[in-house]
Amino acid sequence: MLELYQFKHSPFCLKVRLGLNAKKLSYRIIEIQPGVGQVNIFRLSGQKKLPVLKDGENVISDSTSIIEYLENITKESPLIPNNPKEAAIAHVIEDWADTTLAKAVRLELIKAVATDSSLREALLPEDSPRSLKSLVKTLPFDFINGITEVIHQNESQNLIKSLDKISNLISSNEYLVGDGLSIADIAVSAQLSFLKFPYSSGINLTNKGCPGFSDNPKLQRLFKWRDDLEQHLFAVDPALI
Ligand SMILES: N[C@@H](CCC(=O)N[C@@H](CS)C(=O)NCC(=O)O)C(=O)O
Repeated sequence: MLELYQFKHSPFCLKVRLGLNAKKLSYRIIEIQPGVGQVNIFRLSGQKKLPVLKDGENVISDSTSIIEYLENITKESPLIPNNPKEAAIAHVIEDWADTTLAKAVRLELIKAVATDSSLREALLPEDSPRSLKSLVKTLPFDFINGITEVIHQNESQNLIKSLDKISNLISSNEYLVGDGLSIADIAVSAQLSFLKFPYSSGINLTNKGCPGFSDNPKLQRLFKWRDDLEQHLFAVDPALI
């Protein structure tokens, strides 16, 4: 059976889970503890980032390489379009999501966590002791916010503009590229999780996220598109969303 080594809330790990589910592959998840757990990941894969996929003797790191590997082991639901022009566009959108978008959403989440103690608490693993949860809730994070505010105001506006444009791509089409699910859809929707957590992040986090994004009317179509995609791939009961 395929084994996915992951961090619970990592968008890159979510991207791979979406890919595995799209391809209807069975897999086992192994949750890794940041820091200590990464020592074993380094031994296994020669680098310390997650996701890492293990398929028998084969160990693959990097979400893009993992999806390419999955493309090679099954013909089910190709995520790289057959049409070379569409494949090129899907690749560029995936690359943008994995780099520019990933960096921007990470900064937004850091900023949100600095000001929102309930978000901070919800991000802790579900089995964390209550004493740790209440400690994390009360820590004074506000000082970080002063710094990120300065770096960040323009970047937030640019991110909203880019997402608004991406949202236009799905105004008349279910998918970002062509008429089928592709690597572009799963890469973008996975990164959106830090802005507004999806159902798959667990009950404590669902719909929480970054102020100015999770509650931004301009972005709701995009979040709904992401939720529909997750509902389809993870077979979520719509009543629960
Ligand atoms: N390009 C990689 C990025 C993976 C990545 O940045 N993973 C983060 C978690 S979201 C990580 O493992 N960070 C831990 C570290 O850098 O030590 C991919 O597509 O898989």
